[in-house]
Amino acid sequence: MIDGVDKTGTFYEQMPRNELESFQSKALIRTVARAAQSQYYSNKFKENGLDVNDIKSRDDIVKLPFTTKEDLRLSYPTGMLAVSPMEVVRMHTSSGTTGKPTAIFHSQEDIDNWSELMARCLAMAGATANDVFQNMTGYGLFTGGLGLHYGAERLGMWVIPAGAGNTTRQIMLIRDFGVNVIHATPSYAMHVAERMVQDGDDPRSLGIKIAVLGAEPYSEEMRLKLQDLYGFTAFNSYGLSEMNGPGVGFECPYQNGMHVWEDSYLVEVINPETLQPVAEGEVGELVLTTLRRKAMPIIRYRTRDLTRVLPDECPCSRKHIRLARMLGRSDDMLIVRGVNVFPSQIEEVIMQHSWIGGNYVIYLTRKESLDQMVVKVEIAPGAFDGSIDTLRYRRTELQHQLKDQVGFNVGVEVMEPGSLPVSEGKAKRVIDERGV
Ligand code: DLL
Repeated sequence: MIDGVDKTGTFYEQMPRNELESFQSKALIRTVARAAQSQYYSNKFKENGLDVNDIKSRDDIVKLPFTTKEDLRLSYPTGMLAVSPMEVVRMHTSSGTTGKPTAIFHSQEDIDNWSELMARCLAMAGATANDVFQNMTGYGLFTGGLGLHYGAERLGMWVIPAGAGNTTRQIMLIRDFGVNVIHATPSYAMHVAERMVQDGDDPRSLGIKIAVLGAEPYSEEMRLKLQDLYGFTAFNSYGLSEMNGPGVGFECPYQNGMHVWEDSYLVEVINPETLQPVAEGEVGELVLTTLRRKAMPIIRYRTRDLTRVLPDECPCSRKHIRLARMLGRSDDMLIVRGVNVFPSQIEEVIMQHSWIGGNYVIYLTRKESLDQMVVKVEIAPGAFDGSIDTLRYRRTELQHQLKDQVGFNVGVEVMEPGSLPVSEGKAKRVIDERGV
């Protein structure tokens, strides 16, 4: 029991809106006071002439400074630690960076709260203590492994910490132990399914009923394709190391956007240029403030992830707001011949075709000062009927659709199944060789 609440935090999950907001106000005041214990925020508040007593409710969030990844890097290793090192029980780092990573610290209470959030997510998707859960993402500094692991244990599930990779063993474990809930990146789940099809096997025969898929952007079309291949229900899971990791946003069975647990995170969506809030429901950069973290509170963290708050209440009756599927990261946006393109826009088109497999790469080069985009796709296992004419026709059709989507000519290269590099973790979808 945490704060008199059961292990999945049902009390917070069901909170009416007004109670949720008044809880947030109290939690924000506590968070700011805690943050002031760190060297970084104590200096930052002084620089900004901010008195922590000026923060009286959630509306005062706008008085607080933003925090960026660069701030985290500059305060590396422990500048943002707000408790004595004795209280730290674990640290993680954020992924995908070169040079110094950003280090995130957790107290025992932080780990308990994070586990509760993850248990809440899994329970919301319909998982129970009777289910067998295979965790197919990397363990270690990456938060996907341990984050889901602790949450699934908290729920009382039978947990198989398979980690990433070794596809043959993954399939064997799923079969031998009757796994019915999995966690993976969508690109890896696709790889496993295609391997099975290629080997004459059927992913549906695994009997998986729930898949938790996240850690990277993917389109609705990709979700539908995966659901069709496996016969499971796929739940989008969003999070980032700076905000613990997974467990920030998660879909309910209506699959209509990700509920953000607002008892733990305060949500803002801003225009990244003006830093002002966007109009209700408009796309902008997601900014998050931790409301429960003790060892390392983070205030107004600029995630760089682009999304919007969905209007209307969810039919599931939870009052926690919902975010639309991430459009991408502002730093993932490609500018090709002056046009802004998100890899997700390309994926949306590709995934509508059943003859195309789930792996693809967007390849950018420059020829005589002109940007060239080539999309490399694989034929889905078993989809080639031997006719080159059909293949040519399909390629031309795809080229036209991509041109309609982005507004300029896009080359298409069709490859044999299994020719493109596979990642066991986050997929690398763009290879940009244009130089600066
Ligand atoms: O990827 C945490 C995580 C693990 C989330 C497992 C979900 C499942 P980082 O490695 O710090 O943390 O990367 C965070 O990944 O800012 C997004 O850009 C991206 N991302 C994560 N989940 C999604 C998602 C983990 N569902 C960064 N859709 C974030 C789109 C996602 N992008």
